Amino acid sequence: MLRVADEVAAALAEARPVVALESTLLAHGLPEGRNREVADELERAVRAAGAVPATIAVLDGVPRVGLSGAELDRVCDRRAGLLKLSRRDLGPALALGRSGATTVAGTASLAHRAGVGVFATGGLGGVHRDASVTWDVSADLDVLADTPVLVVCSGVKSVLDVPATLELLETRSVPVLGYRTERFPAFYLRDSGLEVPWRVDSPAEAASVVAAHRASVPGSAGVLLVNPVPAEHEMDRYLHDRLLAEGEKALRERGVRGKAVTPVLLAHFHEHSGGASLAANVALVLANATLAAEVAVALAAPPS
Ligand code: PSU
Ligand code: MN
Repeated sequence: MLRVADEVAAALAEARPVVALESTLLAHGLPEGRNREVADELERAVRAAGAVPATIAVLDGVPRVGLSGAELDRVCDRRAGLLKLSRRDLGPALALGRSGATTVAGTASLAHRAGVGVFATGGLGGVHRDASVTWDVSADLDVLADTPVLVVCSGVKSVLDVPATLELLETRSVPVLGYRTERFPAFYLRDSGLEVPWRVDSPAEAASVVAAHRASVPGSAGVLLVNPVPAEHEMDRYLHDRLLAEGEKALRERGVRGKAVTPVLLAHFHEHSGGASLAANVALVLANATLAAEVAVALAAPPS
């Protein structure tokens, strides 16, 4: 079962542009209070660019594509205790009637089931630095490799092994497009130090790559469009590197592992950066929502 909001269903039926939005960044990534405001700001950004927003979560065992204000309240309320649901968690959560926010992996697979092909988020999960020992590689990468959605994000956080993440995306045949950049971004920072294989300079170019990829590569699936944090909101590199080192130390000392790593690290940044990491995080997700909507509009336009 899948509950698609009326507005989203109407847009899909008429082939109008729709953008899926991820809920884990709201429930587990942003501080309480601000997360609820950002939920509205993201939907407004998508609308302003001419598309219909569809925030995705699972509530009481029912996957929802498009949430009401009251449902967004619940997703953003820490006391509601929403789980973090990756793709493998969907079956258990549905069968057992649980509620959870969906990761990139969970959101992309529900978006695709609903017929939504464009999706905006903040950061993608990836290969962790100690993955050769822990095997901690986000399911986000596998889902991108076999789900035909365009994911618009600001790269991956530098807590991950960025070169290994890019290698795995290559192995799994996921095209990576830099938006007006040759550099793969690192979430809070505009440049991870690594290159992207392809650059596009307009939403129309991104849309034509998505269409060509789907048409020309048999069994082709996801495409990754990376959009660096707006320059005026990029974090200071020294503050960033210091908080990253401290955050990693805290993770080790507290024995944080698995799916708790990202939320704990994000909270560490938000508590110790004097607002800089939150400003960067909000600015980049809003920019990604706008860009995703622009690409969705270009994809929905009849070929000229
Ligand atoms: N990166 C961020 N912020 C986030 C996430 C990633 O900068 O909130 C979330 C996304 O929902 C992503 C998930 O899909 O973390 C990846 O988690 P894991 O590494 O446990 O697969
Ligand atoms: Mn993981």
